[in-house]
Amino acid sequence: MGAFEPLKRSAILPEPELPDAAALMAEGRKLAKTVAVGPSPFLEANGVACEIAYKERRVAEGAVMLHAQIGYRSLEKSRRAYGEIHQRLAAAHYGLDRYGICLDWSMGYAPADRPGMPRGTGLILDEPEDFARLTSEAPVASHFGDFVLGTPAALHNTAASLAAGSTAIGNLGQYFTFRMPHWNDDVTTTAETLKALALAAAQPVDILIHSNLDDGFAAVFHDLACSLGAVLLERHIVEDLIGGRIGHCYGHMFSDPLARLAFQRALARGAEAPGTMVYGNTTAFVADEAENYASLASYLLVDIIAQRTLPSGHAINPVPVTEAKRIPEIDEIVDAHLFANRLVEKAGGLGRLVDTEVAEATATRLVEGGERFKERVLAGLAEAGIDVANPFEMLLGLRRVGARRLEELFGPGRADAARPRGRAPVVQATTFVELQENAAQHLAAIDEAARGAIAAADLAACVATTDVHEYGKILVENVLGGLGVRMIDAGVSTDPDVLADKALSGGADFIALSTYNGVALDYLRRLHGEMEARGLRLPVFIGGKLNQIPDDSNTSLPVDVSAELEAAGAVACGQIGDMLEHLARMAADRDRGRGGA
Ligand code: B12
Repeated sequence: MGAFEPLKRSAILPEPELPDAAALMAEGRKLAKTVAVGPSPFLEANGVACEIAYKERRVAEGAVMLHAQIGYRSLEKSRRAYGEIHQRLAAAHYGLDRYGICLDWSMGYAPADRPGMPRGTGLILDEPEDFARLTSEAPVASHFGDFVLGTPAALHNTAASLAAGSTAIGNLGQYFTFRMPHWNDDVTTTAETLKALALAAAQPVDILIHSNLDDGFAAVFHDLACSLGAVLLERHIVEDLIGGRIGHCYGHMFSDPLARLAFQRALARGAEAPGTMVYGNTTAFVADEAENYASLASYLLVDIIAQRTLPSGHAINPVPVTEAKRIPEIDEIVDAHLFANRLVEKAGGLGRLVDTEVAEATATRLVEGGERFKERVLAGLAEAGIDVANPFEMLLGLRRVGARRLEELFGPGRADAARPRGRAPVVQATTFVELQENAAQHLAAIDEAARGAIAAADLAACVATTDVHEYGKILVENVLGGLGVRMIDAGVSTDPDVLADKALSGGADFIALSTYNGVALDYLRRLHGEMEARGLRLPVFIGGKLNQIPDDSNTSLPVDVSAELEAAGAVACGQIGDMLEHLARMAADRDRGRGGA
């Protein structure tokens, strides 16, 4: 299919029959008769029916709200975090408004399907009652975000979250990009998500449907106007078609202060609900904790000024400086919050030093571009034969077309064949520029002889990820591409059998795998099994976050498994350079095999 070829229903929704959206929504609404928002210390202590009401009150008070992210594998440790972080901040006379709770990857499967499925590093709640065991620990708003919506367990997890008194639900962004390992039934995922959205929308109190843009399409758009357009499309689905309320979160990838401030402004225009939180610029974090304080201060200052000058309801999120190395400990979360609270005090008059005019002008371009994107997507889908008034078809259609094609086909920027996705962005997303710069540095560091040898060796790499994290893969591709290595793209969130198939059919000389979810060792073992079954013997380079929670762990924290990966026959790569050294040797061997010197 050519990049600019129009969409066709037969290619996107080929099923002769799809579930009936009206019936699915009716099922969700019916469930609202028995599943209601349960009591919680947060709702009681603040005398509110939901977090939206609380946020509106805090905005009126001129407060800057704070968000902390928690979710350890064990419920006991997560409960301790829930109570202790609040208590320690209160003892310092500082506030904490909300907790974002990181459920584990495996929680996305329906309970009966969970045993035997890959587990990540997050919180596992075995019983629906466990959700309330957590939220009862402190008068802080609970937001069950990841792996609630957009998974086969969407309805189950949404019902349990509501019953535990949570009134900010899910992460709709995940629906569009996340894939559960060994799960290909996106029709069921969509049906469960739609029922869950209808259940939330039918509650007698306002439920804030949350969507983290960086978990969704925005992570892979080159144009921030497309990210804003994705917001408008999600508002159309949740507000216009389902009757719910949606708030958006941004921030992971927003390193440029102007883009960060402008995006907050653009989001606020036309928003009918307050924002949930603004995420920390975690991609800026490096291994050195002291250096990370500079990144923390720089993004928090932008977010504080943003909320002071145009309160949009987003709670700011001080991410602990250890986040790039490990899941932050309770002490580290408290430290980050002490830092942020003090910064809020110190930043009091700073807003007056900032001229927000340029950000407002950029916001205008984002909104205009976003609206163009939304209208073009809707027109394109309608032309393809997709019913854009049907939330099921909208959700599944967008998910299946994917960010890349949407940007190529409907991006608001002018056509420019020399630019990625064939368009000049209205407002450039900085993520890819940073990855290209990073790749250029790696390439510049390789000595000429090794570079020449690799280029001459005519190598082919099969490249994939085990999960949604794909920046490591993009970096690897940029570097290998710069060295003249042929690439076989096995995609993202790729199951081991699919990876082995692609490596075999593409004639790969090696596999370059990027992994982050704490599944490195289990994945490698399965991959080796699949390779063996196909008689495939290739070097496997594996990089990213090489850790895993041991099955017999009593700390429930992940440990480094690099040595085990090496013992199992892979090359564990802390750095791109680790792979390049091997490639130079492979190239030299190949050259010798051909009779070279
Ligand atoms: C960006 C990010 C995301 C983005 C990813 C966007 C995208 N489309 O790629 C989003 C927001 C979607 C995301 C989601 C999640 N994330 Co995340 N994420 C990160 C973050 C901030 C950066 C990772 C990254 O891409 N870095 C950029 C790359 C280029 O740099 P690097 O990682 O330093 O890589 C170097 C080397 O490792 C090497 N390399 C990498 N891959 C490879 C491959 C080969 C072959 C070679 C040779 C080298 C190599 O190259 C780089 C340069 O040297 C990290 C924290 C951090 N700061 O590291 C967390 C982190 C990886 N995420 C984490 C988690 C838990 C998640 C979620 C599960 C959270 C949740 N509950 O929803 C989900 C994933 C869900 C899923 N279905 O998979 C955890 C993992 C915990 C662990 N394993 O211990 C981390 C460490 C954060 C933390 N401390 O808790 N995340």
